Amino acid sequence: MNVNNVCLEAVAVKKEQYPNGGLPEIAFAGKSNVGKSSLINAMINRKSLARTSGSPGKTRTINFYNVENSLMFVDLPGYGYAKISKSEKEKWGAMIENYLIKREFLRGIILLIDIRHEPGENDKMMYEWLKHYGHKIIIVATKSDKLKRSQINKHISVIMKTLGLLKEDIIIPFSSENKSGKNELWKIIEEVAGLMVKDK
Ligand SMILES: Nc1nc2c(ncn2[C@@H]2O[C@H](COP(=O)(O)OP(=O)(O)OP(=O)(O)O)[C@@H](O)[C@H]2O)c(=O)[nH]1
Ligand SMILES: [Mg+2]
Repeated sequence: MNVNNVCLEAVAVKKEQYPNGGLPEIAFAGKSNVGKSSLINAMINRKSLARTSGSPGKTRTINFYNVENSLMFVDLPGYGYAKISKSEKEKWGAMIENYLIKREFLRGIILLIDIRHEPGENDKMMYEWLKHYGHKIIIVATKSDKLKRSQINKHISVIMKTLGLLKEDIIIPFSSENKSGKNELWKIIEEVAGLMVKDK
C-alpha cells in the first residue's frame, strides 16, 4: 500500500474508548520489546509515530492508527513484562484479551517473535489462545538484521517447530531497521484486511 496519511485515532484502555469502527483492524501482539511499535512505524513509513523504547513496557494502552482511511493498525501492550505489579499485569492482560476476544472489526493478528530466540511459554500460550479464538494469525519473526543471512532459515525452522506451525502457516522474517519483509507483509495484510488496493 502507498502510505502517506496515518494518524493516531484513539488511545484506549477500555471498550468505550475504541474508535467507532468500520475499518478492518489488524492487531500487533507479542512480548514486550519484541518490536511491535517499531514494526508499525516501518510499515507506515514513519520514524516515531508509534512510540518505541529500548526498555520493555513502553506501550501501555491500545493505540489505534488509522492508515489511509483504509484500515486500522492496533498497537497492543506487550506481554511478559516482569517489572510491573501482579495487579497491573492482570489489568493489562484483561485489556488485551477484551480487545482480542470481542472486537468485531478485527481481521487478523500479527504475532511477533524475536527471530534470535526460541519462542517462550508466553509466546506459545498466546499463539494457542489466538488459534482457539479462531483468529487469522500471521507470525512475524522480528529483528532479522541481528542475524547473518545464512542463519535466518534455521531460526525460522526453530520457531515453526516450537509453535507447531504447519507448512501452510505464514511466517515472515522482518527487520524494522533495514525494512526487509515489508513488501511481503503488506501484501498479506492487504489480503487479510480484505483490501483491494493493488499499488505498493
Ligand atoms: N535491530 C533491530 N532492533 C529493533 C527492531 N525492531 C525493534 N527494535 C528495537 O527493539 C526495541 C523495542 O522496540 P519497540 O518497538 O518499542 O517494542 P514493542 O514490542 O513495541 O515493546 P512494548 O511496547 O514495550 O511492548 C527498541 O530499542 C527498538 O529500536 C529490528 O527490527 N531490528
Ligand atoms: Mg510498543
